[in-house]
Amino acid sequence: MKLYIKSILVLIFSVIITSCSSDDGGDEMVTPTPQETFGNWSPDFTNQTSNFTQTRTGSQGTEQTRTINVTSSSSTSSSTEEILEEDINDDGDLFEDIEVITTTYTGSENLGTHQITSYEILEDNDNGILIGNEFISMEYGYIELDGREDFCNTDNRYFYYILGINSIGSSFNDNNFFGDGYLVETEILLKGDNLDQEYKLTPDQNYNLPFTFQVINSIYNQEISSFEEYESWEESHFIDSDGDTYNDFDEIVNNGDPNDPDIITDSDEYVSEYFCDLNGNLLLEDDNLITYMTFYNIDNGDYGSGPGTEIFTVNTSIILNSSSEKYLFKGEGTTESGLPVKIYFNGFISLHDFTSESSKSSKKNRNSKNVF
Ligand SMILES: [Ca+2]
Ligand SMILES: [Ca+2]
Ligand SMILES: [Ca+2]
Ligand SMILES: [Ca+2]
Repeated sequence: MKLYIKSILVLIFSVIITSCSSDDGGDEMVTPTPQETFGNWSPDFTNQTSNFTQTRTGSQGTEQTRTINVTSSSSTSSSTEEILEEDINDDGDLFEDIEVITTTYTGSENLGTHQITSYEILEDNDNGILIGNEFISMEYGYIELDGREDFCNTDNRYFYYILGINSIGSSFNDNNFFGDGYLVETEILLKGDNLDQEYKLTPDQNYNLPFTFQVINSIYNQEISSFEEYESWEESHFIDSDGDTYNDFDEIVNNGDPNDPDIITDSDEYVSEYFCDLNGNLLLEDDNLITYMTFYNIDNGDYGSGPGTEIFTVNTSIILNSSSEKYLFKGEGTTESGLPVKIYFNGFISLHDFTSESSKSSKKNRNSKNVF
C-alpha cells in the first residue's frame, strides 16, 4: 500500500514536471528568431558592362550571391572634334570627323541602366591636299569674286569665285606669292540668291559643289570625264546653223536669229547659253558648282605657267562657320592621271574684290579655264 501511494505521487509529480517542461518547450517555439540583415550587394552595377556576380553578407554571417545579367544596346551619331571641343586623337587639331557611340547597359534584378560614351575617329583630317600617297600641307587661303554670269535670262544670276588654298602663306595677297610652294585653285559658281548682300557666303549655309562635268552629264545624259571630252561635247552640242559664229543657243537666248547670218545676238543683254533649252529655259538645277580645280607648283612666286594638275571633284562643299568665322572647304576627287585626291581646309581666308561684280565675259582671269 505504501509502495502504491509512492507510485501515485511519483506519477503525479512526473505529470506536473512533464506539463511544466512541455509549457517551457512551447514558449521556446513561438519566440521569433532575430531577422538576419544584409548590407548592399557588391560590386555596384555602375561600371559593369558584362554579366557579373554580386555578393552580400548577412549580420549573422550568411553569404549570398546572385548573377546579374547585363544586356546592352548602342546608338551612333556623327560629330567632329570641333563640336566636341576635344582633340580626341591628340594630334593638335580639332579637324577629325568623329563617330559618337553611346552604349546603354541594363542590369537584371531591377538594377536599371547606365551609359558609356566612346569616340571613334571616322576621318583624320589635316589642312591640305592628299594626292595619291603624297600629302601637302595647305594652311592658307583666299577667295576672290571673279565676275557674274546670267544663265539663259537675267533672273538666273550666278557669281564666280576663285578660291585659292596654298602652302606658303601671304594669304592676305590675292594671287601674289613669294617663294616656292603649292596652290590649289578652284573656280566656284554660286547662285546669287544664296549669297549675302555683299556677295559673300551666307554663314552656316552648306554649299554643295558638284563638278561641272557631273552637272552636264546629268542634264545632257553624257559621260564626260575630261576637258577634252568636254570640248568635243561642246562642239557637237552648240551648233552654228547660219554660220555667223554665234551658236544657235546663244542666238536664241540672246534674241538673235539662228537661221539668219545678218541677225546676231543682242550683246547689250548678253546672257550665257549654257544650261538652256531651246526656249531659253534654265536646265541647271544646282545652285552651286565647281567649274575647275587645278593643283599648281608656285615657283619663285609664279604659278600657272605650266599646265597644272586638273582635279575632278566629288562630294565637295564649302561652309562659313558663323561663330568661328572660319571656312570649311572639303572634298574628294581624282587627278587626270587617276590618283585619288582628298582636300580639306578649315581656317580663315582673306576676301578680295568683293565690290566688283562685272560680267565674267569681260574679265579674263589669267588662270581661269573660262569653261563658260
Ligand atoms: Ca585632332
Ligand atoms: Ca588631324
Ligand atoms: Ca549662228
Ligand atoms: Ca544669226
